[in-house]
Amino acid sequence: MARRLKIGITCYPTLGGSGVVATELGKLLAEKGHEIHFITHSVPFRLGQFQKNIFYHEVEVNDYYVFRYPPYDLSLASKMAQVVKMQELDILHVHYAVPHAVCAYLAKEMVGDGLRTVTTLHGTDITVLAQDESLKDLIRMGINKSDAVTAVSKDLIRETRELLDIDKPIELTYNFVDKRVYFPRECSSLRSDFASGDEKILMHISNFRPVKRLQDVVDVFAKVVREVPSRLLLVGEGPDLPKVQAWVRQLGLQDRVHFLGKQDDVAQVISIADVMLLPSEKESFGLVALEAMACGVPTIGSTAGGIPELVSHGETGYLSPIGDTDDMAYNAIQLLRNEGLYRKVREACLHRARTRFCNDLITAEYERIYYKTLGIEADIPEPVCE
Ligand code: GMT
Repeated sequence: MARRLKIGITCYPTLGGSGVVATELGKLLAEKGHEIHFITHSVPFRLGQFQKNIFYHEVEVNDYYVFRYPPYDLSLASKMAQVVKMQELDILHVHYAVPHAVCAYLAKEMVGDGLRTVTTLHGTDITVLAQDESLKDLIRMGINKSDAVTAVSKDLIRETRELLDIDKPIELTYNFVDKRVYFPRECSSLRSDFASGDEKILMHISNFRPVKRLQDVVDVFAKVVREVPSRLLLVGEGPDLPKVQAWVRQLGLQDRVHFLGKQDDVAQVISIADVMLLPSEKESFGLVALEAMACGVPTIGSTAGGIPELVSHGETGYLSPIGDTDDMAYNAIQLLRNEGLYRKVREACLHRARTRFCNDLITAEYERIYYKTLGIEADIPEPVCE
């Protein structure tokens, strides 16, 4: 058995799928006996209760009076270097290129050569920010200076290469869900709070940013509800929330659309849905579609980015060109009206989530990357996911 590793993890702790994946990965690695040190500006929101082998180091920003913009990035890099030295970390694994990959490089320069850095690319750190000429060189440097780079879909790897002209290896590490948390929950009582027995529930969960195309969500629902008695549950908050409320009112759908705000127990909430809507403009992976899949809920969405690598069209959901809400609504109606088809798609969802995106499988992939980066021979057994 290879030696246990000491790993520092930095991510955005308060929002988004990248923070969720980083935190869940840390917890799973800690369960396997590795020592995990989260280095972030606040406690990662999915960290939960005290767990053996997990430590948290808070990044405090120096608000010295001459600073118009207190330099968070420098405070993070210094904290990383301090923790690496004090705790003798082997690896810094940073999630999201900006600024984390650059901070990890600075930390490495401060502590010397023994440290290895791993960067995981998640999404708009590449698909949006790498299009900004003022940031491009910095992002490229962060990636090139990392000892290993991973990305959450083949599409994101392709886009990183194209936008940044990078030829160093980028390893594919799909996102995952913990099968002990994401499974179809019993939820008949919660479901009946929103829908009667003959009504279907369509759901959308996001941070309500323009890339999520909330107008398409409402539009698809407006078309579905004409044919199938149904409700739309909107989970999350973000900049487009007021616009969504206005569209819902304009279409006279207030009685059928429910705004649930941010929710912690996502697996429970998803379990009451029949269909997840994800019509995004950009989506390097689409963690919410995987969370839904693991709860047996098919996704109706767009073909943006990495979604087709996750949702297999006609098998675990249905995908349409970005903006084609007629096709999305048609697919949802067919699926919701045909019980036999729905059962088949639901079973395929459960199987695919448990096998291809199983937590044991992806954790082992990351461990292999860590050991390889450190030049340590390690035989990580192939997990059995069924
Ligand atoms: O990149 C972002 O805009 C936010 C980021 C996040 O932290 O949630 O989302 C990205 O990473 C997720 C986790 O890997 C993916 O599931 C999302 O698809 C991806 N978002 C986009 O590509 C828009």
